[in-house]
Amino acid sequence: MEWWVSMPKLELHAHLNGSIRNSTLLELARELGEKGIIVFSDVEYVILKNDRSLTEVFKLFDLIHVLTTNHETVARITKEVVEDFAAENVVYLELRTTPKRNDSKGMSKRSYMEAVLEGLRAVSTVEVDIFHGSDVESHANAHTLCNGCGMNGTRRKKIYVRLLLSIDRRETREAAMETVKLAMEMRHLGVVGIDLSGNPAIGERTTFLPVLEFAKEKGLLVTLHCGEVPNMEEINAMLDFLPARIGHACCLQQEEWKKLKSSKIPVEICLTSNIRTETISSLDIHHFADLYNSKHPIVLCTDDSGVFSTTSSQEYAIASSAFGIEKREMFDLARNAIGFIFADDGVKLELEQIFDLAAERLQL
Ligand code: 6MZ
Repeated sequence: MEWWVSMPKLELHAHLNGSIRNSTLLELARELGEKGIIVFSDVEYVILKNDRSLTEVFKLFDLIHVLTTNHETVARITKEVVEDFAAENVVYLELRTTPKRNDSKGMSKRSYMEAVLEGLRAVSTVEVDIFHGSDVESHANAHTLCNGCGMNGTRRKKIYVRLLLSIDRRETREAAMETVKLAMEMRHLGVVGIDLSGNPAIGERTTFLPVLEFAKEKGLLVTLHCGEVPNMEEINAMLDFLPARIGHACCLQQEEWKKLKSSKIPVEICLTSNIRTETISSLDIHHFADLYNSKHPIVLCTDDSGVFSTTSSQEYAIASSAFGIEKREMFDLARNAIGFIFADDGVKLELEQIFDLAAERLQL
């Protein structure tokens, strides 16, 4: 694993509440157990269980959301998740999360996101770059979020973090629109796009597609969970929408497959997630191989590193051994993903330099 950890990587599909350490979830569950809000032993079993169907995964998310419903906890998990990705040598992280309103905790979608930003400010093991713009005011804001920059004149390890605001398929059109407007207002704070996620068995495309069109018109980049379950009408509508990226693409039939290939829409591939949720029955029939061989733009991602007990390095190691791809090619696969990030060209250039230096260090 050491080599896969030492290789720089980009993480473009990671859900905040799916990436929480088990130890943190257990600690939070124990606290709520002591307050009599939940029964700890019931929850402990659910958190530690390893094999989960897609339906069970969404039940687990409902439980996780019970454990993470206050600003302090949202800030804490953000800090830990960023530190964990940085420890894996992820140099660019696009972290996605669903802004949540919870009146009983005095939480609005905006204050939820402010807690996420608070978490980014609290990161201590690595320097966090969350904005990289020419706009003077924005840059000044961003500077305050750059922890420990230039301390003692030493260069610290750095991770670029950008945020995607997720729309949950359960949400109403009004709630989804609120998220898009919030994303527009928070652009100067590192929000670069919108994600559509949530239980694929729930929600109608007629509810969210107009909202996503609006987001696109306003210049936000959009990525969609597409084809996690077979739903050809929806998959077709999603591909016709021409999102900047899609996640998963597991259940496409021949026609949709052709459409995807000709569209060149980059696909966020989450191997462990697909296998664990049985969206794909085994790696030897995973569509990664076809997309990789046909040079379709793809990027390897974790999806929910906490829920599926995986890491970014592990996903690269799995792909290399399952599909017989050499380290050098895996490195190139990671580097090519720079082309699909939602951050600006300045960041892309800096990431290319990071990869060039790493190639020398790793003697590739
Ligand atoms: C679809 C998923 C997902 O937003 O509360 N989420 N949506 N498919 C998946 N594949 C397994 N994994 C996670 O993070 C948790 C939320 O992300 C979405 C779900 O809406 C889940 O509630 P946040 O930080």
